[in-house]
Amino acid sequence: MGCLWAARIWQHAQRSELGKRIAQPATLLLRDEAALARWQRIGGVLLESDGAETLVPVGTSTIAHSPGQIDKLLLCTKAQDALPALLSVAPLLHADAQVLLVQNGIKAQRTIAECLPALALYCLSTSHGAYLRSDYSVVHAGHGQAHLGSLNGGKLAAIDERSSLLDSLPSASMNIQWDSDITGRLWTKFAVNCAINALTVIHDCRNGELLTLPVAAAQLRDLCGEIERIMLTVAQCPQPLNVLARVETVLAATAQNYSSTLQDVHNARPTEIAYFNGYLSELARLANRDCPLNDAVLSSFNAIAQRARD
Ligand code: KPL
Repeated sequence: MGCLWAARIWQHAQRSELGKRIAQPATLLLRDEAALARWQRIGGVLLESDGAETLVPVGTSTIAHSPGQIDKLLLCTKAQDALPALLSVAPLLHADAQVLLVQNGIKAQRTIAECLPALALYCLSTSHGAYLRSDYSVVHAGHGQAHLGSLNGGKLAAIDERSSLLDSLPSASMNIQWDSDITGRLWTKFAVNCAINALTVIHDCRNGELLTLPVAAAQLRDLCGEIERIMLTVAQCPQPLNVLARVETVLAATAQNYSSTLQDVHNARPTEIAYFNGYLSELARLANRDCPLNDAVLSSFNAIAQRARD
């Protein structure tokens, strides 16, 4: 996602007034020297979209190379890496910097809002599909939508603030719309991820097969009921949530896809499941509710993920 957004922001800036004024409109902040060395062999993000390949020469830096003050930060990490990544760049943030969180789930966003309350925080919730073919070679596979909203500025973030933020982003190519209830949207997406992601690993299947494999479909239906009951205890979550209906819509739209969690397990990468079903268990405990189906899903998932790593 980081490569996709950096390339799209760079392309957008080149086409707008901004690009004419700023030498380097988008800088990809890399983890370390090894990542920088790999980057130098390529010299840009290779973006594949609609069958065409473009080398987009976005800038790069590591924190050690003092990239300068940051006015706008798009934080594209897995949920569990978001807070440490943000803390590592915090000294570089301008006093009025805008930080856009692109994580799945809702736990990372809540934790960051609690730990860094003075920051202007926004969330970008997206359904774009992207994957890396190799280092810095990204395929924009599914053109979806993105919703942007303020996390701690309340529902009424000033109109000029919204439009300047939307103008600075590739709102057309990434189909970005402002959402004045981004928190509600994140809770809804969280419920959907709790229902789908772990089950696709347990049944080792494409998203759509959760509707067609009889055992998976029955498990999905029961799990959605349990998620719905826990979500009722969360005041910020839109009610009624109709988890099963939402999940069925997402599964139909992404039937041929492998969930991000199944891709992580197949590639022996860390997953975000602790931020999906793990967080759901925490919410249930906080509300003094049991969630036996979710707990069973978590323990089957953990056993499979462990075997995949061994
Ligand atoms: O967000 C997703 C993911 O894979 O993480 C879903 C909604 C399950 C679509 O694949």
